[in-house]
Amino acid sequence: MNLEQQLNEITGKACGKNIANCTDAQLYNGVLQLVKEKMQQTPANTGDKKVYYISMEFLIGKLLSNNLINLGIYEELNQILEANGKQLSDIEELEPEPSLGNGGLGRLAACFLDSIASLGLPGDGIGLNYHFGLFKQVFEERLQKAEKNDWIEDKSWLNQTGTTFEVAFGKKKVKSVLYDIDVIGYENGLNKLHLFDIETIDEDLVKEGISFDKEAIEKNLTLFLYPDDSDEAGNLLRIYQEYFLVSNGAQLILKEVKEKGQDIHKLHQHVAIQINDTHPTLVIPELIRILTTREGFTMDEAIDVVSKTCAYTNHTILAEALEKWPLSYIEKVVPQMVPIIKELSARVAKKYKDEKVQIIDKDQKVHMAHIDIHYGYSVNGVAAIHTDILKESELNHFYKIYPEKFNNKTNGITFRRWLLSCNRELAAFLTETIGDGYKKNADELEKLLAKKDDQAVLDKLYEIKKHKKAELAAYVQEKEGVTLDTNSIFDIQVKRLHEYKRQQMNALYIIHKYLEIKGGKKPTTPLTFIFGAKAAPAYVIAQDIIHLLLVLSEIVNNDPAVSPYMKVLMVENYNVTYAEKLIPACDISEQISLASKEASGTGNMKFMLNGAVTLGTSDGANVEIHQLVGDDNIYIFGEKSDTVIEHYAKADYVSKDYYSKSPVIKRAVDFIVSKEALKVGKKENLERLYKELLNKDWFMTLLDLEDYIKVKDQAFADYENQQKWKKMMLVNIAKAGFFSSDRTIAEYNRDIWKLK
Ligand code: 26Q
Repeated sequence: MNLEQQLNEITGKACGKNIANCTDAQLYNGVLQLVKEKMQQTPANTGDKKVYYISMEFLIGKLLSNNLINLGIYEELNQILEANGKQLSDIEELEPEPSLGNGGLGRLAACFLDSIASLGLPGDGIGLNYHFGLFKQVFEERLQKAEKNDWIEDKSWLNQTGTTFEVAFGKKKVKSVLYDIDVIGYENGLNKLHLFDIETIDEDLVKEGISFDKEAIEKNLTLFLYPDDSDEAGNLLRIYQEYFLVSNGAQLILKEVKEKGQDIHKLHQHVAIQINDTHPTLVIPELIRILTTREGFTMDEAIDVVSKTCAYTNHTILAEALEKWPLSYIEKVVPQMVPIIKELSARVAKKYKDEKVQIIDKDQKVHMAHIDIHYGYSVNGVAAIHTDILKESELNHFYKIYPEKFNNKTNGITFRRWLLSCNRELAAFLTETIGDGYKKNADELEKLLAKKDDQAVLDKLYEIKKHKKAELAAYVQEKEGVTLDTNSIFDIQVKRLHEYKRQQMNALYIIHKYLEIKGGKKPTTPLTFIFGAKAAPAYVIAQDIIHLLLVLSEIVNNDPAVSPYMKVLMVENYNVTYAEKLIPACDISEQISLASKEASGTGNMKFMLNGAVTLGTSDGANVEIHQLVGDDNIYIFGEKSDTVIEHYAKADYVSKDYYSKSPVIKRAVDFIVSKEALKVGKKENLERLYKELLNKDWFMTLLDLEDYIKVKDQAFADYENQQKWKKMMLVNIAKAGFFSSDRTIAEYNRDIWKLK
């Protein structure tokens, strides 16, 4: 049977219709079933050793388009549907997005699953099946409101497995159920994403927005993903979730090892466990507990084998994001962990006197990262500069003890989603121009450099960009009711809202530009500033920054003297689906974090791959982008990380000094509480933000503002030189191959996992 016959048979059985007569919803279900069947027929990736990527977050996004591409049937299905008067893109729209992650860390885990499978390596993800995932963002009165994101439908990518485990929280026992999502490699074998859940979850617990009764964990354990991106205090439910993840994960791993007849005493020869930040750290004591209490290991044996099995990735140097749980919390939630953690801590205390490397500190807090570093065999950062900072400052005390454990693995992104799927036009043109070798070997994108002076190639890249801008504009028109000028420069900053990422600095630039235009200084090409960002609900200043952005869009877009020259748009509910539409349409990629604070960033890579030019600080992977494309193909500004680190060490940054010294800065900052702004915005929010910038500004916005204005203006001026800009686009695409997550995963495998 050919593909069309197969699909007709499925829809025929399901609703008694053939493709042409189905509604889009019926067709979506049919295609879903077809793809699931095809994946199940694909042989699994196998080998004597397997990696388990354990993570509280897998920000997988929609899966249909990607699975079709990886199965190699996207084009064929596209044509079949078209021949039947249907559009694959309409079908894709119907898929709900599972938002099982906050941002970068969760999205990275999803890209890694794609690359592990695509390289043919045996490796599964282990995570949680949050019923409502990360909250859905809506704007009301120019403020963020959080609502639940109900993504699980009757028919979905989730497969029931029949596997159940028991998880003990002290005397309380909870039964877990396991769902699997198939992960298909690009023209390669099958792996799995294992998502654990409980049987007795009660979705009706959720009342207003995302508030719910936090008492009974049997009813709420997997309701939500903790809506936190690195700066909020944890709570007991988070520890319940973390332990639920690792207890299930440990049981699953040991079960699989035994089923394969492998020797559990040689666990490390058959299994590598990659711990995604500290959130799943308890897998270490949990494995030790199981091996000693159920498998007859001595404590020494268990510690030895587990330490050779577990590897840890650090994703942040923000002190407030490093997990430290009071021992009393752990005692309350999982008392069985306490004796093991105490034993691990005592062994460290016996060997090392330095207070900074202890597991349980003087205040009886458990430092999760310290467990990972002492009792894991690898510690890696996620970009070169980040790993250097870990080695030289943040984790220097550990680096001195275990230099051999430290290594860098610069992040990457899967080109299947971030090029082949989201920018089919560019992918097709690249194939036409340099062949399709780049799809499996991303370095081949460099072949494009040979076309640097080929006018037809340059023009076509520009034309594709224009086309993607028009597509975005149509989407935005429908979703947000805002009209974008596709002849304007699209300047985009999309990422979680955090002060260190400095959306507020971008806002100050916008104020500056607005006032300039009002004063008669008009830009040659109009400017469109686009933002997308969710803020942790309890993060007050982040909410204020969202408010400012929404106030600015109101003021700017409604000012007839200004709006022909500039527009400001903050999209609602920025998520993976939105990213796939925004990124291909971008001219200037804003990566403006305070140097030293962004571990890597991965959005920066996605924009580059799609032909945007980076405007950024020397932070995270921007540093490596800069090295690859050279000074002429990137806009770098701001203080370097060593200067910033010195400011923190000396505590000598005073934002008010910058404010008083510079009339440009003063004018922009004062606008936040001007009559004009207060007419549209809320006094409480705007005043709080104004005061924060003047009196604290912990992430040094004003330090870099003048340089930012200067360099950003230069970028806009350069855009006028179309030829120059087209060449910059080409170089950025050509040099993006390094950031394929296939390269990253090959390095993890070579240096850490060592699978065959
Ligand atoms: C901490 C304590 C309690 C509860 C939650 C958390 C928590 C949750 C999520 C802490 C951190 C996160 C997410 C961190 C994150 O997304 N980090 C990003 O990881 C990317 C992938 O490596 C990097 O590119 C980004 O630079 C980094 O910010």
